[in-house]
Amino acid sequence: MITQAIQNVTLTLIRGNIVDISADVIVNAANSALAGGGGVDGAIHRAAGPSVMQECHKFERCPTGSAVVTSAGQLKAQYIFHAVGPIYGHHADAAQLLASAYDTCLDLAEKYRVQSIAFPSLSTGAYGYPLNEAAPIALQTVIEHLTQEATTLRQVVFVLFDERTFQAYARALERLLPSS
Ligand code: AR6
Repeated sequence: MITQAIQNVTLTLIRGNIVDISADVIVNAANSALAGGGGVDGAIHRAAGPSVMQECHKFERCPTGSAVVTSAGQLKAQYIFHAVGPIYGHHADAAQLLASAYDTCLDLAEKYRVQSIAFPSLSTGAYGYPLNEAAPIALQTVIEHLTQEATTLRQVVFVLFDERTFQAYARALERLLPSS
């Protein structure tokens, strides 16, 4: 686990399964159709229960780079923010869309006045975004949000599923905010 303070907010990187995390918001790596799928999306819907998919069906779709809000079913959270990251090699403006997916979640966190939010690594699984490019975009977007805006957040956690992903985020964070 790695922790850094940004203003009054704790930014944490941990290796783990996001469905085991307790936070006001759990972010899902969804698709534009909000149709469910594999990876973190599959794990979240299995753990949350069918009511969350029923809520997702009420949305027509979610544009890439944006997010929609549902309740959290049986997860230890108040809300799920279903964020849609870009498909690498398909979207020309992938970096901007990836930053926008994180930024939308951070803006929604302020709107819902929550104190804690847990992110997975958006787009770096089925959507093929190279980790070494995605990790600095994810972290920079969070750091900019926390340093540039008044925030209700007290904790931002990245829950990284495997060691390779955790290490990529750890390296990127060390470059952005050197620990010593
Ligand atoms: N907790 C945390 N991270 C996880 C978990 C988990 N339980 N399971 C996987 N990951 P992906 P994407 C990691 O493919 O690339 C889905 O089918 C995984 O190791 O879940 O944004 C959706 O329906 C990787 O590091 O999301 C979409 O169609 C990261 O989560 C599409 O895949 C993201 O991998 C979205 O693709």
